Parts: sequence; structure tokens; C-alpha cells
Amino acid sequence: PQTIYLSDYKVPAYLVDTVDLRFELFEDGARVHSTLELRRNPESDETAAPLELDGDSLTLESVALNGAALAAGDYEDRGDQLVVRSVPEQFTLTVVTWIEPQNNTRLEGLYKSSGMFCTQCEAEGFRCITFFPDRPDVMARFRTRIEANKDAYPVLLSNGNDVEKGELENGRHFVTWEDPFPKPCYLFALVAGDLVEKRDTFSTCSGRDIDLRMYVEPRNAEKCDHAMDSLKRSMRWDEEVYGREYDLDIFMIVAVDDFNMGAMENKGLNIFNSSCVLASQETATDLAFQRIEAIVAHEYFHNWSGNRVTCRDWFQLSLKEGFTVFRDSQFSADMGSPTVKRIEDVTLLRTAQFAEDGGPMSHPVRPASYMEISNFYTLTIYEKGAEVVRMIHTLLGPDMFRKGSDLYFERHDGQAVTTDDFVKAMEDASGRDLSQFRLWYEQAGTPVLAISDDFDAETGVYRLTIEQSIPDTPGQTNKKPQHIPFALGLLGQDGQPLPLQLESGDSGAPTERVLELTEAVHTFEFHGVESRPVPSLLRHFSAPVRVRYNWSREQLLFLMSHDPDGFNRWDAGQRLAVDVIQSLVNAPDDAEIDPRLVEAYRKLISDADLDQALVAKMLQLPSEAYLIELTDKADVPAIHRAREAVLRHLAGALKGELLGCYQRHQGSGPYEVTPEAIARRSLRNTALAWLLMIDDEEGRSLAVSQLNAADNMTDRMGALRALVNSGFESDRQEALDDFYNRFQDDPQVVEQWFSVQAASDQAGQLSDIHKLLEHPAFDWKNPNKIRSVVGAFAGQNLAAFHNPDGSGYQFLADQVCRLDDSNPQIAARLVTPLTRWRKFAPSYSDRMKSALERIRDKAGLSRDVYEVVHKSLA
Ligand code: B3K
Ligand code: ZN
Repeated sequence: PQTIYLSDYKVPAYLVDTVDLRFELFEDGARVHSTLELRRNPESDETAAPLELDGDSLTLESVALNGAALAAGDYEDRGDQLVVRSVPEQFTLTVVTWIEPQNNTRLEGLYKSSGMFCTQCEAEGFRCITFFPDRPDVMARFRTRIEANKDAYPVLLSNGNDVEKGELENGRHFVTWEDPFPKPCYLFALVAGDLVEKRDTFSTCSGRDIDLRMYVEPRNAEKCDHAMDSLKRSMRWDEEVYGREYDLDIFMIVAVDDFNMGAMENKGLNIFNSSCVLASQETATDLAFQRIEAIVAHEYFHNWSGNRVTCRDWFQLSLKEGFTVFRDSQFSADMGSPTVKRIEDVTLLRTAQFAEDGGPMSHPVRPASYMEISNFYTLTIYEKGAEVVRMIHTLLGPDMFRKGSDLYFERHDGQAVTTDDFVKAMEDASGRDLSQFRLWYEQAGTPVLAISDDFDAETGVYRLTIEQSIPDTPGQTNKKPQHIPFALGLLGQDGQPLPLQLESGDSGAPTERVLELTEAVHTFEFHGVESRPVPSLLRHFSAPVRVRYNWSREQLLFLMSHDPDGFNRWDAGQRLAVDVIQSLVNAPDDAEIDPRLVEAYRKLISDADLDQALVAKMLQLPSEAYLIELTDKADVPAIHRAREAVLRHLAGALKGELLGCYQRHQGSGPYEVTPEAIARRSLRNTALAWLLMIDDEEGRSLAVSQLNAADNMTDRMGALRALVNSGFESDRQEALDDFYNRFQDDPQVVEQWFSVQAASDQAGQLSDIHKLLEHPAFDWKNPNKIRSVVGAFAGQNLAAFHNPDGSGYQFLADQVCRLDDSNPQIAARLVTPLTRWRKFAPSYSDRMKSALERIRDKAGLSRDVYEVVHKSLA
């Protein structure tokens, strides 16, 4: 496969003003008539360039130029390109193609999912529908006529407004849609199916009434309310916080079962993976409710950050994704608890994005090259990209940031632009110089801050030295220091925050500051300090960096109970737990577990005055994945044993407190999805899980009754998971069977049922996984099912996956090879755990590497998997 470079970017040689599409949908295929109004791009210097349109898996039926059919010699069909050598300055091109949506297993372009037609065009799916300049900087106005059998496909949708509809012969009908906003073809969408419609309205800030419509399969009609409410909250929030009003008269959401990712922001017609939009109290957990709210918001926010202002090329992907993730995280913070949201985001970043950044696929937020763009929808583009925008927000402050985003939207409305244009707007609005800051977009790798301190009691000066370095990553060495906002505070011995006096005598100094690091080494002096303070470093996680500082356990315990920054209180608890667990890896069985950890947790569980949402987070021990990320040459089974030993020890020592906590948080009254209620359920279910880790009889009967009495999926799943992970084998099987019998007709619940087993070291050993793959509800064509079994096993059931005999790796390689032909995007995602082979102890890493080599040697490897595997082995 070819590598595409950012440095090769050229403006398009031809522009498309309008696209007129006619789809004839049939059971054995679809005919697509496309009429394009084209002209040479005055900004292009390729004045004699032939017209080249992208295509993929298309059968070309005819080509006409200005209405006259072209003879075979006048054009060339190269399969992936349609080339017309001589064309005038301005012309109309009509292309007719035949495609087979019913056989499209890649789920890119037009395909069928449970009987309905739907599309996915980002990044390069439109070329699977018709020949077109498939690049985001070609923006055109679309008109789309859809024709299909009326009984089977009563609902026919595309972007914009429906302008015409009518009956045709043979029981067929048509609807025509017109989108007034020019858009890149990746935002095109079409849906045809037998769907029910749920309607609502939203009144915008300027008083326009927007028609909100959700389309779902009839059996899901009762699962739309939460998404609809989330949509209305998002629309209001974007008006209030960013001054962004919705632009079309209709906003539609469609749920489809077979979808490669979470959702897609097609103009006016968002398409969602069913699992990211459908919810009811009985079938969705609190986590799912929160995820749905965030994804609905994310896709809606794209209407401005992505659609009105889009990307010039795919190297700029983070322009829309980083900014939109930042916007959706601000939204979620405003809807719930900002501290909890920050903890969740940072957990994902530190566990998974840091791992990506330190592995073979490491790439900058604005990559310089790629082979397959689908492989670049990564945690780096999304999550690190959002952190980069967050740092701009921190450096500028909220008011200047808003001025900057206003300027960005105003300046670039209707354009396809670059991350640099975004930074420039922020600079121009605020007057700040962000030239060094731009390195965050260019340099890959997670910066490391090595921090040391000393205190001079004589002078009352506390000195902090911060040294930054950025590790080498593939293709990048000797990196320059980056511009890092570093928030901190200092706590006195009594736990009180100290004024941060950078000059002596500044007694009105603030107790928190954002220091700006720009050099490789900085030393900061704080004056007027009476005794050695405890530093609270990188508050709110003000930059996506690793902090190396030699905390003592005493200091961490102190921060856990005194830091005014809730995030750092949580972080101190995590660091303490990491330290304790790490000290037990490969230690003798009777090694002592620090009693101070037990006392810290006792306090957390028992103190009802603490913010219970924060306590619920603090009680989650660092995950195995995070512990691996922190380790060189990880021995996963040993890490797993150490972590479990700590959990069991805590559960045993705190049994009384756990039972008390369980009773105290017994819900009364109707089910609610508020931060308080979520925290309550989370605490109870954690208490239950811990009790079952020690096979406690009381815990067992609580779990069984909770499972039977639950009126919501969070409690039902909490009890099921606790039983599945316990040693109570017969309860486990009975619970799993009952659960399946009750919910077998609901695919979203069956997915959860699969993954609770696949992710469990008790129920998800390799032989169990093989059984799940044979289960009648499993379906190799459905990405959610694949993720919930194969993905959950390799990504969450780490001790089983890293079986010393290498069987887990070979299993994953087999599944990747089997999926490579049918759905390369999903196959390439599944490889991820193997790409990290260098992180593990030699006997593991050798076996991981040979599994990768087996994939590499498969005949006819897709470009997607090729890129990931070859880069990992390089
Ligand atoms: N923009 C889409 C992702 C498309 C992925 C294509 N492989 C969803 C989102 O980020 O909102
Ligand atoms: Zn997005």
C-alpha cells in the first residue's frame, strides 16, 4: 500500500458546485445516477489536469459529458479511479453506477443492516457509492432522490429538507431531499427502511422551531426518550456556551444495529450505532445513559465544529474531533459533576492514549502521513486532540477562548480548514503567541515532567524544579520542549492551601497558579513558606503529561484527604494504590499490605459527608491496563494476582463497612439518572463486587436478591457481574441463564451479556470464549457482537488473554485473519492489543510477535491491517 503525505497536499484541480443523485434501491443491488456540475479550480495550478474521480467496488454503467454519452475511449475506468482526459472549463458529468449494498460487509458506503439501507461515508465511503472527488475540501450542494419499494421501505431519508415525494409504478415510491448547505461528501447520508418515527421540537434562541425526529425499528420505539432529551440539552448548551444555533429546519437521528463505530454526524441526519443511542431503565446501565448523552451531544456539536467548518484534508482530522470531544466533555461536565467527568477522561487518556503514544502506532495530533485513514480515528486524534484544545482554554481563560471560537466560526464558516487556522483564530482573538504551543500538533509522544523540590527553612523558600523531556517515537527524535500549562497548589502542614508567592511579600497571592513551562528546565521559587509544604501538582490534569515526582505514601495520604482539588485527591489515591500493588507484584504470598491503604479506604467508605460521586470513583482500584501501562516488561498474570490480592485484602478487612455502605445506599423511590443516584448505585455495586471477591455468603445472597428485584439494568448488571466474577459457580451459571432468557430478544442487552462473560477471568477463559462464538446470538457480521466477545476478551480479560502459553494471542490472530476480508476496519481495531508486544516480559512478547507475524503472512491482507501490523513489527 501507498503512504500519503501531508506535505503532498494540493488544492483540488476541479470543484463540484452541485450534486444531483438518484438512487434506485432494489433487493439485488442499487443503481446510482449522479449528475455533477464541475468546473476547474481557479486556485489550482494544474491547468491541464485530467478529471480524476475516486471509486471503490463500483460497476460503471455509463458516463456522459454535458448530456452526451462518452464512448469507451473517452474515459478510463481504473477501478479506483474514473479518469476523463479532456474536459472543458465548466461542465456537467453524469455517471451511472451499480452497487451491491446487500453484499457490503465492510459497512462503508451504502449497505444493509437488519433489512434497512444505510450509509457510512466518513472517511472515504462515498467513493463506494459513486465516482466522486472524495476529499473533504470539495464541498457541494446535494440533491438526493431515493426510490424504493414502498412496503419494505416506507421511510426514505437523506440530508436537508424533503422537497418532493410521490408514488411510482410497481409499488415503489420516492422522496427527494435537498441540503442547502455545501458539504463534503463524507457528510452525505441515506437511510431507507421500515422505521417508526419519534418526534419532538426545539425552539432555538432566535425563535425558530426545529423539527426533531428519531427513526428506529418498531421494537425500539420505547428506547428513544433519553437520546431525544440529550439532544435538546445539547442544542440549548451549544447556544448558551458557544453561541451556536442549529441551521436546518429538521434534525434527524437514526439507529442502526450494524455499525463500525459509535455514530456519525452526517448533515441533519446523524446515524447511530443502536448501542450508543437506545436506552431504557430496564435495558441500559448508568454508564450507557451517560455515554449516550455524550455521543448525542458530540454528533450534534459537529454541526458547527466539523460540518459548517470542516477539515481541509484528513491530516486535519483532530480539527473537528479534538475540538468536538473537548466540547462534549465540557457539556458532560456541566450536566453532571466536573470532577468526576475529568477523572473519567483522564483515566481513558492515561490508560489507553498514553499506551498508544508510547507504542508503534504513535503519531502526532496532526499526523504527517498515513496509509489507511480509518486507522487514524485514534485516541490521539480524539482524546489527546481534546486535551490540546483544553490547554488553549486554560492558557487563554474562558472569555478569550470564547472570543477565539467565535472568530474561528465566523472566519471559516463554509470552509475546509486546518488545525493551524484554528490556533491562528485563538491567537488573533486573544493576542497570545501560540507558536511554540503548535508543537503539540506536530510532535508525537507523551511529555515527561521530572519534578524535584527542596525547602529552605532559613529563608522560607520552597523551590520546585521541573524538567521536561519528550520520548522518541517512530520517525521523530530530539524533540523540542513544548509549551505546557502546569497548574499547582501547595498545602501547609495543617492541610491549608498556601498563597503562592513567586516574589516575597506578595501576601495576597493566589493559592493556585498555572505556571507556563516553555524551556527544558524551569525552577520556581515560592516565598514566605513556613514549613515544608506538600505540593499538589498538575491540578485538574492541566496537561497530558506524565509527572515523575517522588511522593511518599505519607504525602499521598495527606493529599487524599486535604487537597482542595478533587481531581488531585482522587489522583493521590490512585498513586497510593498503584504503589501498594506494584510493591506486591511477584512478592511472596504473605507479603504485608500497607495497613494505611486499608485505613484510607475505611475512611472513604464510612464518611457520609464526602462527595459520594467522588468516593465512588476513589474506590475503583487502578485497572490492570493502567498498571501495565506504568510497567516496563509487564508480567500480566503477576500484576493480576497482585491487584486481586489487594482487592481481597481490602474486602476482607472492610467487610463490615462494605455491608454498611451497601445498606446505606439502598435506593428508595423511583429510578433516576442524576449524579447522586448514579453515585449511590455505583457505591452499592462496588461494595457488592468486593464482597463477592472474597466469596462472602452475605454478599452472595445480597447479589442474588438484587438480581431478582432490580428495576433497572445498572443494579441488575452490577449483581450479575459480581456473581460472574465470584467463585460461586452454580449461582453464576444460573444467573447467566436467567438473564439470557429474559433479554434474548434485545441485542443491546445480549451484547452486555456477552461482554460480562468475555471480560471475566472466571467466566471468560479461552474455552468459554469459543463457546460464546458458537452461541446462536453471536453474529460475525455485527461489529458490536465481535467487540463484546473478542474485543472484551483481548482488551479487558487481560490475565486470560496473556495466558503464558500464548493461546490468547493465537486466538486473536485467528479472528483478525477471519475478519480481514469481510470487515477490515474492525479487523485492524482488534489487532491493537498485539501491537503493544514490546511492553511485555520476553516470554510474552515473543509469542505476541509471532501472532503478529502470522497475521502479516495472511494472503491478500487489507490495507487497514497491513499498516497496523507492519508498523508494529518495524
Ligand atoms: N466522525 C465519526 C467517525 C467516523 C469514523 C470513520 N472511520 C464519528 C465522530 O467522531 O463523531
Ligand atoms: Zn466526532
